[in-house]
Amino acid sequence: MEALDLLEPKLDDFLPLNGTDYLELYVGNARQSAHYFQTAFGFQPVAHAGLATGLRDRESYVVQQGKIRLVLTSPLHGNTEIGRHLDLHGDGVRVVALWVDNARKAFDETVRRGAKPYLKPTHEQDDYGYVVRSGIHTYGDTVHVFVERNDYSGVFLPGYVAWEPTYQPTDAGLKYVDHMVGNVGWHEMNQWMAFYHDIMGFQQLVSFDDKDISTEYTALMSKVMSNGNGRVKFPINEPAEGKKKSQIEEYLDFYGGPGVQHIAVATDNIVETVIALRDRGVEFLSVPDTYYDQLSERIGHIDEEIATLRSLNILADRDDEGYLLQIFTKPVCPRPTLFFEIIQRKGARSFGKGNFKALFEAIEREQALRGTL
Ligand code: TYF
Ligand code: FE
Repeated sequence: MEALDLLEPKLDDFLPLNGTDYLELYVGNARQSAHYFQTAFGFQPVAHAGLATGLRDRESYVVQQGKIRLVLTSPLHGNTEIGRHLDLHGDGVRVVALWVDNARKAFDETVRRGAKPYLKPTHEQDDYGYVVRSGIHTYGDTVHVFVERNDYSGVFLPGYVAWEPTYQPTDAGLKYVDHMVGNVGWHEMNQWMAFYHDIMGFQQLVSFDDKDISTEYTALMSKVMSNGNGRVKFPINEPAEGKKKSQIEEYLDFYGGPGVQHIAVATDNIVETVIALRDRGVEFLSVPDTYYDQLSERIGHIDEEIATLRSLNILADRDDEGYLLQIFTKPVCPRPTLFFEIIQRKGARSFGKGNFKALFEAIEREQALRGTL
């Protein structure tokens, strides 16, 4: 079977997805987080909701770059659901919102198949049209919200107003969410593969990246689920017993259970993007120089200069269809939990298996510095 072909042909897609709509992070200080994502990552200010718009319990800032939309939300007083999420998990992704044409149908189809409801279909309206949202629970305290917005022309959602500060740093060339990875608990892989298959109609991507790495490097198992049209891809990691403490176990300890581990965002010029991000203070994991001594031999001809990749610490990998370039940030919060990946695909549809050894060793060096290995 070809790498990355779906295991079974799709007959009918009961949950058609247009892509990722937004990611909502619950954070300690939404105002400062929004500033960080603007300043460091080049997101643009888009919308705001909070005291000024009549909310009493929370404040949210929406920033966007390309099609990537982040919502940063903080509670405005004690004893809120948001505050409890923060106490348990630290800053992290609460909502992975998916753009659909019919949010009621998305809710009915998934709940009928066993999804635990989070938000019943809700119609919201303002001068710019209407949005219907519904939602279901997934791993840990993470939820999927289905957003139907084909008849909406406002800045984000009803209830939000345009946020147009004078401070608008230039963007960094980030375009869309390529994939978003979940870490699940010990022996939970099958359960969550079944959830995405049976309840959301996803298929497992058969790829070289099905990995069961439990020897010398960080022990983990990872499988990739994709929706029917391939616009939404969710790799799932499960910890495995190894010589050292799995990076996934470290995540679970600090996050207080399953959750989103990394958000991979695509660029069409990773060299320029990484130069811009490094200039603005984004910190990346680094691999030893020897990685680059062996790179040409491993990957063959690529358009980029190896010396350029070496100087920026960008990783490269090849599959049957082409190659990809990728780099991983250090965690973006105090706990070693959420991080970002920057990825540029040049034909390859896989996830960088050839980099796992170097990448996981880099993560282990960070774990050792934290004393959590
Ligand atoms: O998404 C992926 O599969 C790659 C590689 O803990 C990866 O980005 C896998 C597991 C992990 C970090 C990166
Ligand atoms: Fe990734």
